[in-house]
Parts: sequence; C-alpha cells; structure tokens
Amino acid sequence: MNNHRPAYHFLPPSNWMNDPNGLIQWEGQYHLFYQYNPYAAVPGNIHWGHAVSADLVHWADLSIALSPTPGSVDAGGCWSGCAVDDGGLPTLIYTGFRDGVQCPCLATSQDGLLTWEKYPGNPIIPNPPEGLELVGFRDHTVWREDGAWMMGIGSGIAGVGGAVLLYRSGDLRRWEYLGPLCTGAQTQDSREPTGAMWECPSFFALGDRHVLIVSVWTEGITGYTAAMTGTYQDRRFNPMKIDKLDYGNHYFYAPQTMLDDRGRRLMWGWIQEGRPVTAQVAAGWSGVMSLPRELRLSEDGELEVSFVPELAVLRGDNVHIEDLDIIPGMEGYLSNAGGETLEIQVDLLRGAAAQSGLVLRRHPSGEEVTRVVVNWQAERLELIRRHSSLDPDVDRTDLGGPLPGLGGGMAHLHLYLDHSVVEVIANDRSALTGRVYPTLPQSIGIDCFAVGGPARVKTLDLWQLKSI
Ligand code: DQQ
Repeated sequence: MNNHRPAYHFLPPSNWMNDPNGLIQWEGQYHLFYQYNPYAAVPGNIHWGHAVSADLVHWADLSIALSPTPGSVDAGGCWSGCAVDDGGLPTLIYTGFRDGVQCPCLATSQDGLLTWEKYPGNPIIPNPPEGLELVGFRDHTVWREDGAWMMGIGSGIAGVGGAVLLYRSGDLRRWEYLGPLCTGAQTQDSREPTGAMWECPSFFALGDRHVLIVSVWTEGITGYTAAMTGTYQDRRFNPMKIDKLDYGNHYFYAPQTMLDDRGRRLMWGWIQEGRPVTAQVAAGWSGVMSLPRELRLSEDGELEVSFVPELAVLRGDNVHIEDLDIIPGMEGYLSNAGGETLEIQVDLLRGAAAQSGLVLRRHPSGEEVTRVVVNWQAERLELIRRHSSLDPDVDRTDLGGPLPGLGGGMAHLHLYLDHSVVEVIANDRSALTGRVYPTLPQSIGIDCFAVGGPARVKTLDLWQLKSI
C-alpha cells in the first residue's frame, strides 16, 4: 500500500487536525496552533494543538494548549480563534462550544505560550447580537484600531448570507457590538455563491487595500475560501473584488493569516482529506497543514500569492532543463526524475499548444496519473485527478479555476508534491491545492506534456525534497 502521509508538511504525530489557529510570532518563533482531536482521526473533542518553528519549515509539536473544560462554556470543544499580543501578554480569543452554543472565550499565557489559563469571566460575549437570526457565531479575527481592539466574528444572517460581525473593546474582555463588517449581500457580483455562513474570517490591510478572507459554509458543507479585496471605511468593509483563494475548494479551507516581523502577510490553510473516513481512521491521522504562503497586493490591485522562500532549505538533488520542446503524444521528458516529495518550478511557453503542463504520480503503464494543466485556450489552471488512483473510494474529481494573464503565452508554475498533497501556484496569482491517493508503488513518474500542438519548457527545475 502506498504511504500517503506527507513528509515535509506539518501535521501532528497522529489523529485529527483541522484549522490553523492563533498564528503569532513571539520572540522570533512562529507559533502555529491547530484544531486537534487527540483521541481519534475523526472530528470531535476539539482541543488546540501547538507547534513552533524558527524557520517556517521545521516544526516542533508541543503539548496541547487548550482542552475543553467539563461543565464550562467550552465543554464541547475549543473551536477556532486567533492570538494577539496584549501589551506583552500572549492572549488567545477562541470559540467555546457546548450543546450547539458557540461563544467567544479568552485565555492568556504567563510562560511564553506554553500553558494557558482560561479567563474566569468566559464567555467574553455571552450572547450574539439581538434581533438577528444567525446561522452561526464563531471564529475570530482581532486587530488594533484607533487605540482600541476590534474583532470580527464569523457568522451568517438568515436570508442575507455569510457575515462578519464587528465588535470593539478597550480590554479584550468587554465588547460592544458595532454592526456587520460585511455581509453576503455585498457579494452579489461574485462568480460563486458566497454561502449561508462565513467561517474563520481574517481581516487585514494589504498595500492600499483591505482584505477579508472567509471560508464559505452552507449546511455543514465546507465549500471554499473566498478572498475579497476592497476598502474599509466607517467600520464597514466594501468588497471591490471577490475570488476563490484556492481552486482546490475545501482542500484549502479555514486559512488564517499573520503579519511577521518582516512585514509579510503569511497564511496557512487546512488541507482536508479526500479519502473515506474508514481510510483516515485506518491510517491513524487526518488533515494536513498547507505550506506557508505569502499574500501581497500587486500594483494593479490584484491579490498575489507565493510560497515562502524559506522552503528552499528542503531542496536536495536537482534536475535543471532549458529550452525543451514538448510534442503532443510524446512521453519520457523527465524519465530519470520521479518521486513523491518534489518541488518543481517551470516556465512554460504556449507555442501552438491548447494545453500543456506537468504529469505527476504516473505509473509506467499510465494506469494512474495526475496532471497539472495550464489550459491556454480556456485560461484556466487545472488539476486533473480522474485517473489519479485506482481506488474507487477516493475523491478523483478534477479541480480548476481561472488563470488570467496568459495572453503573452507564458506561465510560471510553482509546485510542491508531498505524497498525497499537491500545492501549485501559477503566475503568483492562481493557487490550487488537492489530494491524490495513487495505489501502485510505481506511481511516482514525472513528465511534461502538450495537447493540440507543440509547447516549450523554457526552464524547469525539479528538486527532491527532504523530510522535516
Ligand atoms: N472548524 C472549527 C470552527 C470553524 C470550523 C471547529 C472551520 O470553529 O468554523 O473545529 O473548519
């Protein structure tokens, strides 16, 4: 059986992980908390796990940071939230869950983020705002503004759609409701429906714009992550543009962001499984943290995304290719370079092709194969998974979304393959995360391909990556 467990992505030693939480840099170290069930590889009994890294690549998994307290408002789980530096006091704002009720809670640490004491006055907001029929009231984004603390809480308003509700506080413990920061009614122009509820909001300034990231949820289905860029005025966010943050939909879900000491807006997301619960339980683990990505605003106001350069320390053996013509129907361009833990950077020239790209996890017989496609004709980035596995029980639907700016006939792909995880970013604009579960040990082949006419690889670098 193939080993689907990633080697250089963060995941806890065993059991269930979902959302990244409480991202913060403290005395130079990056802290990554995460939604964690320490007892099984299934959701439930949610604690906060905790990992720390000095370089964004190698992580030490520490002891559990938050556990549900029996009889309290978080008895049913310590759900998602964020971390802030309250004048030198590390502080978590998280969602307490009990018997279907969700409410904001607070905890602080006196020992450098290792152990956490829950605020005796929890919940810090006992009830959601009156007069609103809400679909949910959970997950927190907190920032400083005009000498006060501001907080956005993920929610949904019946008949209106997803919403982020805005609060203000002087001390992080007593909060005043100010109204919605943004609602689904403001996203009518979106290509995609923006759902009944917005989970895991992240709100921040980027360049001369503001960005609101939310995870779109409808009736228990985790849909996709939406990124809105716009303006923030009079305590209201006005989205000007809304896009999927990743075309893998639920495979890049519940992301959180943080500002690091180099001024970078860093982001991690939860990479869900695409195999049945029974397979997850049998494996003893479920859920992977994405590689850290950096968000930027381009000069023309577009959201740009890239993998952090620190990941280069993982690089081992390299294959470098220049000016290679790819002929439709031909194979074997990278026949000496297979693997399951790879980084590939490639500059593609369209030539006369309708589609071109990379082949991953290919069995020599072609029985199992995954393709990363630049669809020049349709201006799309695609992950073709329909033949990725012979296992009929894993998700093998194709994934894809718009890849603008192909007019010049060039595309840059930056790809990470880590056993079952594929993360790819095209032209620093379009990201796509997915899972593939090949069954055959020899499904490790790599190649280039073209369809509809010859294409060209201007340069390609492939590295075997080390485990963390
Ligand atoms: N996961 C958490 C919630 C959040 C959801 C519970 C998103 O706080 O809304 O584990 O995946």
